[in-house]
Amino acid sequence: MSELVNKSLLGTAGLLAAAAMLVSCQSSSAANDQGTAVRAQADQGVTSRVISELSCSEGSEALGQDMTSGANWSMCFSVDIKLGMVLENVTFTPPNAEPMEIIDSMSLSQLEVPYDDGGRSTSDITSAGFGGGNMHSLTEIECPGTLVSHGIPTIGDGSKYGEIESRPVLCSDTVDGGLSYRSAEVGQLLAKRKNDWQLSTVSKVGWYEYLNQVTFGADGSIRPALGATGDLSPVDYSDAEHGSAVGEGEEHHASSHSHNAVWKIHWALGGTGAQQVEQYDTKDTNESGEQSPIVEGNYTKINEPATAQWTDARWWKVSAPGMLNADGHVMSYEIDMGKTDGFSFIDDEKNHGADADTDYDVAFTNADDCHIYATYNRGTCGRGVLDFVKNQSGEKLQDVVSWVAVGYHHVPRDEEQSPMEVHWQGFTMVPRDLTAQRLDVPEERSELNGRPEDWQGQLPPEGN
Ligand SMILES: [Cu+2]
Repeated sequence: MSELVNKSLLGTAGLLAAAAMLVSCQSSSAANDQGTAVRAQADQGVTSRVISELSCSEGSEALGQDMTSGANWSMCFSVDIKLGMVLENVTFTPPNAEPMEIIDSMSLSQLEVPYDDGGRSTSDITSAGFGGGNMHSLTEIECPGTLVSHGIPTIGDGSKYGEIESRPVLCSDTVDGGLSYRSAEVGQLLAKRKNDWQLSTVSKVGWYEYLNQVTFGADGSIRPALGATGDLSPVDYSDAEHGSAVGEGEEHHASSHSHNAVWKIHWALGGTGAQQVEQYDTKDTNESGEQSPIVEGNYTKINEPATAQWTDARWWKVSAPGMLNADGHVMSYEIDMGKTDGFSFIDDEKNHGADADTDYDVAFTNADDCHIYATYNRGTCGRGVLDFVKNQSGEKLQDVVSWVAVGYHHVPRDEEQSPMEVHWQGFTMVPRDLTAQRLDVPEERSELNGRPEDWQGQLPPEGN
């Protein structure tokens, strides 16, 4: 498989993969000793320039990747004992533009796994943790790209006992991202493929193994995702009402369960405290024009910390009202929920009652260092997201953190023994008006921005 991927990248993407750079900010551990990590000298174009301006804290690694669009992604990578992979100072540089910090920090903030027979529920981030010994070393099989070593404590968080051991825990991989565009006009074909940059780690919690992955697109998109593999839990077998027969006949029913994940994204777009959040909805007016129903699209401002629920055609945008693109439009990122199985955390229902609005899909709060976990949070700021929202009620929402909840209800199948095929859940953040045109406008289309000036009312030819 890795060969296939690599072959498909022999074009531009393959060359750009060589430009991926990793610069260690670690002072103590010589992370080079695995021999697999790349430590390129900082003299390779955009990546080196952006990385040199990143101030990654001690114990974190500066990573960068030039993309097929000519844009660049750079950021600081570190591993938290509980949260696992943490990405900070996530910076995007469009072609021929200055670097823009998009995200201050991002990570998972909880993963709850409740079993449908009622017998067991775990909160894997706060109880087990994705870092430390639970974060496994990777090989070339899991990672056809570049293995990156990072200092991981051998005991606990390393503050009291044990030592820091440099292990290859991060996979940095550029893969073919499919077709970026195709447009055939007046006999001329414009088409281009794109690459994706994937950062991933693997954490083992019980019988499950989780792939914690963030994909950075050549188009400026950011796609966090959680993949689950390993094995079905041998502890959690029940009956036909609460599970599926996975062995011969009708004897062994592996219990259905949910993987309830919340990602925390602290935005940096436009600078700390400079953001605004809006929710987009469409409204069917029940009126029709000559050929189609008339649909109204509206933005509603979310002025104070709040929770929100997804519905068809609804999405949110985090914008920086002080920053305009060359078209004079406010720069923003859009949060799109993928297919998600909605959920309420058990801990939230216990503490806020079953009738409360506990099953949010996204929540927005102002950044607070005490807000770490979506549930089982400690400190005076609250036990979880619902408390954070409640305690900040009436505050102006401006230093925006989005808590994105994506659930996956898992009904076991015969095919999941054994090991289990990876199943994925995640969401997407897409730039909206970050730049005035696409990042890599082909020369032939450089003037096309708005309704074409030479358009004189022609309709597309029949059969087009
Ligand atoms: Cu599962």
